Amino acid sequence: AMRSKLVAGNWKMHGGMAQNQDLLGAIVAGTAALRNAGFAVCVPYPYLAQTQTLLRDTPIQWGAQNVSQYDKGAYTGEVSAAMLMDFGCRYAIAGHSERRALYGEDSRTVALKFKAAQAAGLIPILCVGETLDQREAGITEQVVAEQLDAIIESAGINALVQSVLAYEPVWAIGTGKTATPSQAQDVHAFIRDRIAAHSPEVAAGLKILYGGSVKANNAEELFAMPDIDGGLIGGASLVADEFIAICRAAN
Ligand code: G2H
Repeated sequence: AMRSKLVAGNWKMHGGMAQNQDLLGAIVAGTAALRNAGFAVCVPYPYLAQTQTLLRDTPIQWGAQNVSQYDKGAYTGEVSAAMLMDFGCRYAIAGHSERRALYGEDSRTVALKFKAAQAAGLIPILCVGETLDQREAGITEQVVAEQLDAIIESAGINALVQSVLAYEPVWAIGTGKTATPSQAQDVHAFIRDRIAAHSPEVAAGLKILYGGSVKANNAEELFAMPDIDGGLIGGASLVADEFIAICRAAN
């Protein structure tokens, strides 16, 4: 395929100095021979400095799980994209479903975060996906289209060149219920087609990751689908052997 695969860990609110050191060391060693795919970890903000120190001379990239939509100012508790750049980040996740559901981030806010990340030189990993109610109501495509269109309208189609998408069905997140490869492929193809309607070139080059209970034992069949370009990995990214096996499946 013309698109290389990417496996990105999303640690969520997990980790600690000692365990991070073990986990990152194991990932560096366990992926050293894998040259075909790209690998990254998105860690909690306080561990970006540690991550930078441990990964700076390795092929593994790192990033944050969120980013402020603002450049600077009186925004207590927030972290700007320029600050993430200071710690060598390549990626920032924007619009993870947990941010949308638990912290009230709507598509407009997510679009601002996407643009703020890009303006500072980061590659946003934009998450989209439907809830179980929405899937059962038959509006999966409508929901994903709304989330995607908010970005296209706000940032422009060409902004997607310097971005990664992640399709994460909310009902599959941390639940142990993975979308079947063909369920995921259907939505990935829908996303790519929708982008192709604006620009076939942008659509063809865009990485669309799958996220939602990806494990060592299901990664290979997911990554074999034509429009699945890797994974955004939560729980399994905290276990070195699992994460390394997923990286191997993408390579
Ligand atoms: C989905 C995913 C990573 P998990 O949120 O973003 O988490 O693999 O634990 O379902």
